[in-house]
Amino acid sequence: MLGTNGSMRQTTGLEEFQNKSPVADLPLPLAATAEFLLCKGYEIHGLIRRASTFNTDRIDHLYRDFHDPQARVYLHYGDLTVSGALTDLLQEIRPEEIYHLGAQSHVRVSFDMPEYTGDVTGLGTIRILEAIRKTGIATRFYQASSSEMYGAAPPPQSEATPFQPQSPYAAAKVYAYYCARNYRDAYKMFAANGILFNHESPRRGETFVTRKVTRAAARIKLGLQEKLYLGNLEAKRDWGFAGDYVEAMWLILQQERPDDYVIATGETHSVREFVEKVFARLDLDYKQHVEIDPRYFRPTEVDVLLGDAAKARRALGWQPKVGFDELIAMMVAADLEIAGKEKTLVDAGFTCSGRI
Ligand code: G4F
Repeated sequence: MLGTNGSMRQTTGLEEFQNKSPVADLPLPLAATAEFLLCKGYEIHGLIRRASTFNTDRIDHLYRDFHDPQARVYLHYGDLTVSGALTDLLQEIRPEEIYHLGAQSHVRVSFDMPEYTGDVTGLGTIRILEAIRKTGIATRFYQASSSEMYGAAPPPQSEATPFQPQSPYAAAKVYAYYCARNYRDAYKMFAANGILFNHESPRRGETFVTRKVTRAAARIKLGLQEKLYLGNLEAKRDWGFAGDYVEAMWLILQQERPDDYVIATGETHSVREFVEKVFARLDLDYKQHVEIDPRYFRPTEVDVLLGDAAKARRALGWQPKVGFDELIAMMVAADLEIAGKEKTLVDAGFTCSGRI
């Protein structure tokens, strides 16, 4: 707790603020979660992995030096693969709520790095749960479970749908999901699962398909690149806006009892449809720019995700506010602005990253 000021809450967004590394994309609603919790009056503590470069750009606008009396976001060095340090950290901070969003969260990459993914995404969860148990702190634990856990299960998927994971990432998430449930039953912990379907925003990592597409389309529009290479265009996803999903995560921890909830829009769209709409928004024909590269296919694909969030609507009073077209408009506008700045630099003779 933070002193005697009852309006301030403490939370540990464990691994929320982890540094980017070549192998781990930042977990999803990173800045959105921090912004949401700051608005609610929380003090936030995040776990950050040591790197030799600055790469906290997605939260730099929220961070103030700890000498500043207004500082309410604190970063601590640590790693989900090291249990002792997690226990020490929890003992020191004694957070009221823990939003565990940390993971090696890229599904395709999990086939290349299955062991690392299992360690961080699966065992990382039990390390935090054990740290809570050992310290005995009274905290509420949010486990970022994923719609990927449904894998090959036919849609629509609800809390009652059996999991059929199709990747090392999904298998690790299933393990973590059951660990949270087990600690809830065994130790009476407040451990809850939010089974979030895909949630996107202009801050989405550039290697996930939505952002890869909006970023490339904007750059193509401004003449900064010619082609976009993608994998399976027929996969279907239930895409929502990350800002809406952050509110659901918070609501899950405000309930009287811990439980598990599907968070989804209840609409599904193919990757092809997403691509077509993004390019059309910029008066471009995607067929002239998109090429298929087998490297982006997964050894086993999740064909259709379509969530049934009836329980969340009923119990949490939650429903998404931003629709599919609005989400696309938001992401395209943001990437067009970034591409515009990049073009100004290029026109002035500077070199920008050639990454496409
Ligand atoms: O954007 P994606 O990489 O997201 P994916 O695999 O659905 O997983 C994301 O959402 C999950 C929630 O359900 C999270 F748990 C997980 O951490 C992550 O945030 O891929 C979406 C679809 C896939 O079917 C993929 O095969 O897009 C297809 N796709 C086609 N071409 C591509 C590409 N995906 C990526 N990343 N890159 C491509 O070039």
